[in-house]
Amino acid sequence: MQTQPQKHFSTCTLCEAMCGIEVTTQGRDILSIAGDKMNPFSEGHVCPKAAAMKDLYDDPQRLRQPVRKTENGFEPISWDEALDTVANTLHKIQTEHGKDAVGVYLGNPNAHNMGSILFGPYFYRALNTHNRYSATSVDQLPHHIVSRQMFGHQLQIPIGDIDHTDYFMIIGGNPLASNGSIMTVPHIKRRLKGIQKRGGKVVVIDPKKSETADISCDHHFIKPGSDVLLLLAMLHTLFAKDLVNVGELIEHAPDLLKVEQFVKAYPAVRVANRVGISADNIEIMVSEFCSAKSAFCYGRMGASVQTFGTLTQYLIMLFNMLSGNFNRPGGMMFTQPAADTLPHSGRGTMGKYASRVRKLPAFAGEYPVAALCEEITTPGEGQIKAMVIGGGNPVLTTTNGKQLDNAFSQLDFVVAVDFYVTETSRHADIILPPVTALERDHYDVVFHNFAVRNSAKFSPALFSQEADTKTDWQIYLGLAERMDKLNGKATEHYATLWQKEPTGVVDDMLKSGRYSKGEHQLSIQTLLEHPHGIDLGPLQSELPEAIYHPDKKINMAFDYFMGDLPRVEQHFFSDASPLDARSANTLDLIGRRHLKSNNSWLHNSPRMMKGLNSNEQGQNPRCSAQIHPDDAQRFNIQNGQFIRVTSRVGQVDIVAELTEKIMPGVISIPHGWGHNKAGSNWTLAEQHSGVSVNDLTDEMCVDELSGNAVLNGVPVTIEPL
Ligand SMILES: Nc1nc2c(c(=O)[nH]1)N[C@H]1C(S)=C(S)[C@@H](COP(=O)(O)OP(=O)(O)OC[C@H]3O[C@@H](n4cnc5c(=O)[nH]c(N)nc54)[C@H](O)[C@@H]3O)O[C@H]1N2
Ligand SMILES: Nc1nc2c(c(=O)[nH]1)N[C@H]1C(S)=C(S)[C@@H](COP(=O)(O)OP(=O)(O)OC[C@H]3O[C@@H](n4cnc5c(=O)[nH]c(N)nc54)[C@H](O)[C@@H]3O)O[C@H]1N2
Ligand code: SF4
Ligand SMILES: [Mo]
Repeated sequence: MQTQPQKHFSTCTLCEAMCGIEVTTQGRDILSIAGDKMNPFSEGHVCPKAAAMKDLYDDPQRLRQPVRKTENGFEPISWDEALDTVANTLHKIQTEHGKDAVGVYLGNPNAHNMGSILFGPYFYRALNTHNRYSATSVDQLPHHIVSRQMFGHQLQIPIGDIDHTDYFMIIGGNPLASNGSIMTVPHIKRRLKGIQKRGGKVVVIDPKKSETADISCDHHFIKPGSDVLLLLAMLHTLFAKDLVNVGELIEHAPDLLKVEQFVKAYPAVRVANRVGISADNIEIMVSEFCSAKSAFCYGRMGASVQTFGTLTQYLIMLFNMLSGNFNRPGGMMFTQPAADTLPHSGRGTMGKYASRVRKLPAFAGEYPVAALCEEITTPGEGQIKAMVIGGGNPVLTTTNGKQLDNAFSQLDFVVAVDFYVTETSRHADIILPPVTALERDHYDVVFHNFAVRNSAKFSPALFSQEADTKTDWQIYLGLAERMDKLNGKATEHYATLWQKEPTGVVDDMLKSGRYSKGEHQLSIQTLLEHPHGIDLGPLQSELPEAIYHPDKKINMAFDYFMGDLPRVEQHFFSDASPLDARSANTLDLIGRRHLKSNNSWLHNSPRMMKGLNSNEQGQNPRCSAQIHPDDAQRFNIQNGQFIRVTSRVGQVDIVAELTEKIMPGVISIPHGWGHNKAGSNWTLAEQHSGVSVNDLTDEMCVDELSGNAVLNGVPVTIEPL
C-alpha cells in the first residue's frame, strides 16, 4: 500500500542562514523541499541550494555503507568490521609511533552537525593527539582569537544588529552569494533593502563590485590585503576629527581610549595609496558612519583570510567600540542563545604550544592547517603517519592542495568520515559514511549563537533510522569507545551517552538555559510542539554579563594585537616592502562564492549544475578567472580565452572572464573546484571539474599572528595560452 505524502518542518544545514524548510516525503522518498513560510526566523526564505538537499539524499553515488580500499577499488564492509579496523589500526600506530602520529582534520559541515559537535570530542579526546587541524584556519580563526582575547571566550562573537541599524559597512563579505557568515541572517537581500528603505546606508569595501555591492549605496574598491591600513586610518580619523564616542562602554573597557597612541602614525593620507581609496573618501566614510543614528562595521572572508586578517578583525571591533556602536541596538551586540554551549565549551587556549616543524601557534587545541603537509612529510618524532578526515576536503580547500594531495598518498593509514569518495577521501583506506542531514535530529548549537535575532528550533529526523546506517555521532562515539577500551580506559559512561544522544544533551541545555522558565519553558518537548521554531526576540544589550574574563572587563590585549604593527610597517612602508619587490606583471588573487556552489561538495547535484556549459576539459563559466579589461589588454587576453595563472607553488590553466566589476590588478577565482583527480566517485562533478585555486595558494604564506591561511591577496602572474 502506498503511504500518504507527509509534511515536515525542518532546517537547511548547508550554510549559516538556518532557513526553515518544508519537506514533503512519501515513505522514505523526499518529494519536494520549499521554504517554510511559518518559520518566524527565515519567514519562507530559501536559496536555490535548499533543493540540493534532495539531490544529496537521492544521489546514487553517495556511500550508504562503509567501504575499504582494495586492489580492485573500494569494496563494502560491515560497520563492525570497519569501526574495529579503524580503532585497532589507529591504536597500533599510536602505540608504535606515539599519540601525535595520528592527525585529525575536521571540515566545515561539522559546524552544522550537532552530533559531530557534541559527541565528536569524545573521539578526539580518546585519540589525545596534538595534531589536530580544521577548516577554521582557512576561515574564521581571527574572529575566535579576537573574542578569546577581548571577551574571554572564543565563541563570544558580537553580531551586527542588521534589523535596527542605519549604516552597515561590509568589508570583504558578499552575503548575497554566501547568505552571510558569522552573521546568521536569512533573507539578506530584504534586510539590506530594509536598511535603505528606512533611510540608512549600506557600504561595501571590496576589490570586486560584488552582487552585494550592486544593491548597496556605495562601493569602494580596495587593494587586496590592505584592509588593516584602512582600519588604522579609520581609527585615526575618529580621534583626529573628535568623533570618538565611548559613553558607558568605558566602564567595561577601561583601556579603550589608549587605542589613540597606536593609530597616531596612520592618517588617511599616509595609507591612501596602499589601500586604493582616497584620503577624502576614507574620512567621509568615517564621518558618515559616525553621524548615523546607529551603525556597524562587519568584516568577513575577504578581511579575515589575508596577511593581516587577525589584526584587521581586532581593529574592526575597536572601530565599532570607539564610534559608540557596541552593545547597543543597531550596532554590534552579543546574542542570547537558548541552548548556550559557551559555558560547556573551551574558552580557547592560546600560546601553550606550537607546531613541530614551523612552530605555528596552536589555538584551542588545533594547529593552523597550513602546517599539516609538513607535519606529514617531515621525518622525526611526532611525524603524522595516519589521518582521520571528518567531513572535509582539504585537497581542494586548503593552501597548496596539490602538495597535500601528494602527502596524503604517503600515509600509512587514512580514514574518512564522509559520504562521498572525494578528492581527499579517495586516499582513505576506510570510508565511514554518515547519513545525510535531513535523516538526523538537528538543533543548531553553533549558528543560533551568531544569529541576528534570538530564536530556537528543533528539527527531528525525517525518517526513523534505517538498520545498518549511522549518524556522525554514532560513528564517533563507536570509535571513541573502542579506542578507550584499547587504551585500558574506563568506558562505563558510554552507556549513558548512547542512551542520551546529542538530542538529550541539547534538551539539558535548553532546560538549564535562559528561556527555560517564564513564558517559553523551553525544552526539546516544547520545540516539538512548535515545529516552525520559536522567536525569542531581538538581540539584547548584555554587559558585563557577556564577558568571560574573571574581572568582567573587556581586555584590550594591546601587547598581542598591536605587537603586529611592526609587521604592518615592514610590509607596507619599509624599504624592504615585499609589495615593492613585486614585478609589474603581478596580480592579486582573491576568491569568490557562487549561490549554487557550497565549498567543494555540491557539484554532483543535478539541480546545482543544470545549464552549466562545460567544455571537454570540464572548464566552465562558474569557475573562471575574472580580470579587468585593462589588465586583459595589457596581457593581450580575450574574453573566454584560456590563460595560465602561476604562483610560487603552482599553476592552473583557466578560462578568462573580462569584467569591469574587478579592480584593475586583481584576479578572482572561486575555490572548491578541481574535480579532475582520478579515483573520486563524482561523475557529474568530474564533467564540470574546473580547476582548484588552492593549487595556487601558498602554505608558507600565513597571517603570522594567528597562523591563519592567506587566501586573498596571493601574488600571481598570468599569460595568455
Ligand atoms: N581559496 C579559497 N579556499 C577556501 C575558501 C576560500 O574562500 N578561498 N574558503 C574556505 C572556507 S571558508 C571553508 S569553511 C573551507 C571548507 O573546507 P572543507 O570543510 O575542507 O571542505 P568542504 O568542501 O566543506 O568539504 C565538506 C566535505 O564534507 C562532506 N560532508 C558533507 N556533509 C557531511 C556530514 O554531514 N557529515 C560528514 N561526515 N561529512 C559531510 C562532503 O561530502 C565533503 O567531502 O574551504 C576554505 N577554502
Ligand atoms: N553559496 C555559497 N554560500 C556559502 C558558501 C559557499 O561556498 N557557497 N560557503 C560558506 C562558508 S564556509 C563561508 S565561510 C561563508 C563566507 O561568506 P563571505 O565572507 O560572504 O565570503 P565570500 O562570498 O567569499 O565573500 C568574500 C568577499 O571578499 C572579497 N575580498 C577578497 N579579498 C579581499 C580583501 O583583501 N579585502 C576586502 N575588503 N575584500 C576582499 C571578495 O571579492 C568577496 O566579495 O559563506 C558560506 N556560504
Ligand atoms: S540560504 Fe540557502 S543554503 Fe543557506 S540555509 Fe537558506 S536555503 Fe540553505
Ligand atoms: Mo567557511
